[in-house]
Amino acid sequence: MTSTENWLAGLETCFGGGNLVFLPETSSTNDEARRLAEEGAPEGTLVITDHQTAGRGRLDRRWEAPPGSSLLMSLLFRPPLTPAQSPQLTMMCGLAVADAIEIETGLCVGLKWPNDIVIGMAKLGGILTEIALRGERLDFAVVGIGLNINVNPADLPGEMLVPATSLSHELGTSVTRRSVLGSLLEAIERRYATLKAGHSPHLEWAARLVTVGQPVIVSVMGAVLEGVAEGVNANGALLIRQEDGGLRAIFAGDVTLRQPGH
Ligand code: BT5
Repeated sequence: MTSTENWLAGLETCFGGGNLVFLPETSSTNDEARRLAEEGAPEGTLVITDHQTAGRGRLDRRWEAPPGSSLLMSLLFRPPLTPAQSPQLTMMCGLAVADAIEIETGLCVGLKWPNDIVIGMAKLGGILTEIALRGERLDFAVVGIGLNINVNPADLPGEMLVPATSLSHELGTSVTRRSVLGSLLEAIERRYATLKAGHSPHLEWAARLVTVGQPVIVSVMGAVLEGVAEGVNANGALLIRQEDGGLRAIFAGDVTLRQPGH
């Protein structure tokens, strides 16, 4: 499938709409956005593509998307945050994705710590936030968002960590990527203004996380930890209550729900 959307026309937000770079194909929109950031591109620069030849997730995992099927984009932020607070951008963009999809399709969207967008327990998309430092300060952050719009999950190559889904798969009909993008940029613009005014999105994010309040297993760099996910802190760490009563803050890892009886 090729691009039928006119990405450049009529986006009404300053954020993303003001400086949009569309590339029919690129290695990774995050790499392109980082390159532009290093050349001094303004906050709100949006890179969007129809096809990534080296789309990636965390830990150099691959992000797969048949050409023309998905929303593949990266946004440049120069936020008034410390490096440790940068996960607030992931939270804010996850919440904005949920807003946009609910507005555009009525589907109920969940978020899964740390960066998944889910419908039920199937993965609809993911967010990859990468930061650059200047000394100890945050210089800029690139937030990459991949959303399966018109994807047949069976067409995704490789083994998925969790089952995949897409908007077209859920709805039984195709969806215009451009409409989802318009709603998403509006939601990001609105939410970013609140974040910049000093309000962390972490409590609202925690309320959306499908894992909070549940017994979970977290794998952190090869180690496995069990407990009940109690919430998150303002730096995005998942707070796990362990059996001995101790509370552990986990900053990176993969989380799965523990099945009853295990
Ligand atoms: C993520 O990583 O979920 C973040 C994905 C971010 C992708 C966007 S696309 C635009 C921008 N440019 C980039 O290069 N990246 C960003 P992670 O939590 O590590 O999940 C990666 C795992 O998700 C893979 O190992 C697969 O198991 C699975 N996966 C890959 N493609 C998928 C897809 N289309 N739908 C669902 N799951 C997928």
